[in-house]
Amino acid sequence: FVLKNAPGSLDYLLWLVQRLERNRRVSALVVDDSSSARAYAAALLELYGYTVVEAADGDAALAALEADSTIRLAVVDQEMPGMQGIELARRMRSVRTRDRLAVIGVSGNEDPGLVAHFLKNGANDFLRKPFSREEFFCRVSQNIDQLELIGSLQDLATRDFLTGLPNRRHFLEQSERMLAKLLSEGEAITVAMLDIDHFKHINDTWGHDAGDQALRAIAAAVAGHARPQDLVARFGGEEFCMLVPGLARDEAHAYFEGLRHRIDTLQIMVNEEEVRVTVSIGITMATPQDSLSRLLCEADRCLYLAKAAGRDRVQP
Ligand code: GH3
Ligand code: MG
Ligand code: MG
Ligand code: MG
Ligand code: MG
Repeated sequence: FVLKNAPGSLDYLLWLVQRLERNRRVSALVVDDSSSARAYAAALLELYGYTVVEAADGDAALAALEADSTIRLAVVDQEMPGMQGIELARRMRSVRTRDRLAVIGVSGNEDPGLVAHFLKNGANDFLRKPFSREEFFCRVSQNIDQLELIGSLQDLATRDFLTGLPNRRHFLEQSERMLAKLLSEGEAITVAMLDIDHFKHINDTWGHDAGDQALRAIAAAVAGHARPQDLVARFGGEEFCMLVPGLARDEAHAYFEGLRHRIDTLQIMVNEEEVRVTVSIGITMATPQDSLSRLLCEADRCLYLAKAAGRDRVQP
């Protein structure tokens, strides 16, 4: 960064402000038995805007990690009484995967095998003590940059670009897992397919951009209706899919009737004109040995019945 943006230039200052703003949202955990080493690393991190959590040993570090899900970076000293840094890195990795936590090992030990040992046990990087402020900052920000890149790639892979809802692939992966868990717990499960009525007419009358706008409004209504435990997705062009746990048959019906009504009464403005849309919803409940493919098939069949019966309805 120093090469790209000369310190003192306006570009550099703007970059620095953005960077500090981002870092404020990142919590970093410093683990070292030496209070002066801890204070040094913590002061550097704070200088660059990070929120710092300190731990004096491995157990305290694991407890901090468990208590605070916003920790994205751990700086881990090797030589500590009790649990050593490498063992701590291994245990951190077993509770936080590489897409959620970067671990940087630090040690003054000259042992030539140490770095590889740290990396093999889950560390992303290593710094030899004493390290310069510049090297520390470069390593830390590269690791955080990498986490952010992974995050945005995950987002691209799992979200639908137009509506921001989870995409079909993400739904299929998550719902397989949710279904297995809920069935084993004997929990009620409803699967729903929702399709916009005469959507082609909206595109034909008001244009494709208006169609996109309507799709986004309906997606927002679906997301707004969903509870935290519900899974929703844009399943295809103008079709949405939902997996809703914990509702008995009549409750599920009322829930989707509520969603249908919510969409019926949406006011979507296109060129100062109000566009009204309705949706048809097919719903089905899981049986004890059910499979996702059968549930989706059955919800789709109910959706077809809803269309045939005149649309704008919930069809169990
Ligand atoms: P029905 O009530 O039977 O569902 O009628 P329909 O017109 O909704 O059904 P049809 O399947 O014939 O048309 C769906 C339309 O949705 C066709 C397609 O152009 C449109 N569509 C799919 N994805 C998008 C999108 O991302 N944006 C826009 N604007 N339109 C889309
Ligand atoms: Mg030490
Ligand atoms: Mg259709
Ligand atoms: Mg349709
Ligand atoms: Mg359709």
